[in-house]
Amino acid sequence: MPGGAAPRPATARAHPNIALIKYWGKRDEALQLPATGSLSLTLGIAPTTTTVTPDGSLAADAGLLGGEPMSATELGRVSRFLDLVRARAAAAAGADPADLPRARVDSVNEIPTGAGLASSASGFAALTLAAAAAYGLPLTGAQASALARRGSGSACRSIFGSLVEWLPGAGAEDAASHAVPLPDSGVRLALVVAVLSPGRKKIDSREAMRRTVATSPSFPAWVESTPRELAAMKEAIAAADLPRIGELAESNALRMHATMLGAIPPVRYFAPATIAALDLVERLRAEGLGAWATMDAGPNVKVLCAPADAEAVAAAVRGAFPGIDVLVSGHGPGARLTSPAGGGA
Ligand code: 2P0
Repeated sequence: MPGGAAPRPATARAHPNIALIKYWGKRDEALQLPATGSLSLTLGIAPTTTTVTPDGSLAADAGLLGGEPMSATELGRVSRFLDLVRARAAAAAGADPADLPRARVDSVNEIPTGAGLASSASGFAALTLAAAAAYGLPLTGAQASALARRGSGSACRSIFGSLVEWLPGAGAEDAASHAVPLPDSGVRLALVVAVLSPGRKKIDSREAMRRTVATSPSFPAWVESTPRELAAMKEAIAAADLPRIGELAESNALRMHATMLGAIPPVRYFAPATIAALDLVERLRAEGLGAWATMDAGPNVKVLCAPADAEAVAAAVRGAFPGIDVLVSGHGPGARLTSPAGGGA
């Protein structure tokens, strides 16, 4: 490759993130541009580790997820993303993308895939750094984030650690819609994840978002109110005001679900256990524990609290739902290249 390093295997690791102000709906499907900004916490648990191995003997990209061959849909999404990386790497090196080899992708999630626990965020964040390194594409953090967005919107936030804002950008501009780390105000949060249902969700979030944008009469109100909520959340974070952060996060998550419940046909992720968990969080608050709920595109409930209260919240959740997995996380790191050493975005 003129001007570029020869393709080589590369491995990267990234963690999931949970939004405190949610991303729900796109203004441009092809470029994966969001209708609004959003804000999240990158977790310290359940990372995805992904190796990209360019191989000149392959006629097409190949992929393993958790050691099993990817489904046609999964592989199609990964392969289209690799095409984008190869096109950019070739352009940067003055080469022909057709001369770049296909790749084997081996991705392992330490979290149940498709259970609304953001495995596509950690997955595409790790794939971005591994693929860019494998094909010799240099990226700044913001460029890596904008590129990860093309794989999965929320993946742009997992490029950075701790509290992160995804800037929506404007119009059809690709490069301006990326995440940025928020200044550290000293606030420290914990999330207790109640895995009420580890199975794959019944409607994937991409289709659910599409249906919401196209049919929910509440969607324009969601787009109109989100910038105000995002600004309020940033103020609460800057002030390290946990109760305000919790109230804003809980109401934003419920408003997102209200918006999708308004779609035709409705998108409903609530299960009986979801309602029971929301009741539990309300009860904990009434008993004086600082605990607030958030939910994503699935029935699981995540409880936001102070790190010092996380074990008490987790014990209450385990008591109410015997036998379920309960994960506890604090602030986690951004995505990073683990091999070859010394590289990265
Ligand atoms: C979020 N979610 O902000 C919201 C809240 C789920 C509920 O981002 O179509 O997998 O790949 O851009 O990123 C999940 O959506 O969707 C998501 P695509 P993605 O975390």
